[in-house]
Amino acid sequence: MLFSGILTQLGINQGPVALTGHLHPDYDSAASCLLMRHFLHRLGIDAQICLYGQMDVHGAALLEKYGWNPASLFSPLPEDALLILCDCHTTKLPGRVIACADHHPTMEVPHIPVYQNRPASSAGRVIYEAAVAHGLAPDRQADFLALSSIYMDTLSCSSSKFQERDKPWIREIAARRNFDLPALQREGLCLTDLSQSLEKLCQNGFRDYTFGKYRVASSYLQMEADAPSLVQDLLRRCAAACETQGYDIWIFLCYIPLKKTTDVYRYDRYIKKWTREHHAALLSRGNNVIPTLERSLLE
Ligand SMILES: [Mn+2]
Repeated sequence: MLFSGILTQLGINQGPVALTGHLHPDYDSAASCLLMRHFLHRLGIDAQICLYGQMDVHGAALLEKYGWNPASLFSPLPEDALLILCDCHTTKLPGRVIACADHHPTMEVPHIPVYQNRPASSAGRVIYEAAVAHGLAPDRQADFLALSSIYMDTLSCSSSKFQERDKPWIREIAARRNFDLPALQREGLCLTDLSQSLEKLCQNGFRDYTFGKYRVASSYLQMEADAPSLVQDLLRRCAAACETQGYDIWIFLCYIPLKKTTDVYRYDRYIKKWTREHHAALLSRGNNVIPTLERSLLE
């Protein structure tokens, strides 16, 4: 039992309680620390949230939108802290780890006195269910954090991480609290706001790179469904930007998270042509697409 275990540990060990997530925390890390802090507070325990690394931009924006200040979750770790890991089961932080609540089960179980690590849609959901089992009644905020952590961690309930048994709970809690599920659905998919001007859209997520003598630019869209005419408009604009800004290559990525597809469009300034590659997977720009291009250019 997560919370009774934590209470036991706090009876044995002395020190300030610190909650943390994985390096470069995502929304679920932040939400699960907020949930843990909330429920511990109910049990009369004060805890500080000490996330570390760079928080992902979309997750931080969502927290802010719903009233939390992401920067305030990065308190420096107090000395002699008793650590509770949320959304992870190892940490780079010093201190004594007394508990973990995670959803990344592993063959190699670390030595943590209170170890709760099981398949779940989000770590927030693990903590929430443990609190309910401990007899704590979640308030509206806790319901929201648990629900939103599921949407944000599972591409809006579409990734393999999503647990089907959460569906009835999601429906019930959304109806009871009047949460806007379509809005969470959009947030979870990290969809690009397509109401922006074409000029802005063709620069969405812009990055540029220099590989040897080549200058490369890239931008992307994350869409709910195919939008061929919008994409054609944007490709024309990207090509024009490629020419005027003096890039050799422009990579334009169209992700459809729900269909798990990626279209990689590549414009070459010297042949003035686009090529398209379709992938039945969500490719990572930073880990797949650009490194592959870099290798091909430098060969
Ligand atoms: Mn997670």
